[in-house]
Amino acid sequence: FDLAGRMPGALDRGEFELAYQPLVSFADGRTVGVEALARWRTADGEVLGPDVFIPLAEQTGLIVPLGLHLLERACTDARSWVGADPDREFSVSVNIAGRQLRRPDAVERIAEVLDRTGWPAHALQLELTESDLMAAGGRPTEALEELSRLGVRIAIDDFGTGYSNLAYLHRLPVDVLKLAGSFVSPVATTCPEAGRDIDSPVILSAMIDLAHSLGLQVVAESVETVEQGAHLRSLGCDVGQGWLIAPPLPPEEVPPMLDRKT
Ligand code: G
Ligand code: G
Ligand code: MN
Ligand code: NA
Repeated sequence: FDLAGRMPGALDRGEFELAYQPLVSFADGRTVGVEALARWRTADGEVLGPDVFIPLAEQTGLIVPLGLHLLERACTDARSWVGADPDREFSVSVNIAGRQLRRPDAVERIAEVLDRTGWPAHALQLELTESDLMAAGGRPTEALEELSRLGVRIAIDDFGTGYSNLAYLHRLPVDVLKLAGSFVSPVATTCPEAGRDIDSPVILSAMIDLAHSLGLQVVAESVETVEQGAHLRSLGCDVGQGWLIAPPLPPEEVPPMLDRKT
């Protein structure tokens, strides 16, 4: 049961695929993008989630070819859904591990995928976690700057689960802030580190305003209830993602979402 050892063969056999979760504008209910989420459909029909295999791929280095494979899949699918209309507001978001950007040829490889698939750079959004961004000294930061110059949008993922330091963001080429589910609940929750209750609605509101004043688009993740959606909308949050809107979907279920207004 050597999961890591089975991964290179699985990549060659095309066992890694993507599910796509819609991102919807709070202003008009339109689907403005999808987040690509990796899945591993093993030969015996089992489907493994990224929490299981992405950490292994990061350890072994397979994340580099796997990440490029998934990026190409996502751009190809997106292109097949919306064509190459440059005016269409639709982006595909792809998660990217810090390790992928540490390669000296990382940006060149990503640019090649965009060329090959015909997917416009401005319609690609790369999601990095706060910790990967914080740890990014030297090469990864340079890579981010280069990607940003190409027009690729950078999103900071799971914001609120790490240091949540908005102050350093203005020094990085970040375009989008994705608020972690823990911020999205409209009730006061206990912050274990602080050992006391934090007033999460007040923090949420301040966070959205600060992000906007830094010129960032704000996406709320894990929106599960109608109340959460209404609350986020009232606070001026731009975009929502979560089970309330749609779960991660197989590729063939995405096109109907593009014409739908929720
Ligand atoms: O689909 P799920 O909700 O289980 O995703 C869990 C986490 O796995 C996501 O938050 C995301 O950060 C990570 N993940 C999903 N797909 C990819 C991928 O293609 N590449 C990388 N690096 N991480 C991914
Ligand atoms: O990249 P990231 O880790 O943020 O990926 C999003 C994760 O959140 C995926 O694992 C996805 O399956 C999960 N997810 C998506 N919608 C919801 C939701 O409404 N509630 C919760 N709890 N998780 C969600
Ligand atoms: Mn993500
Ligand atoms: Na996230």
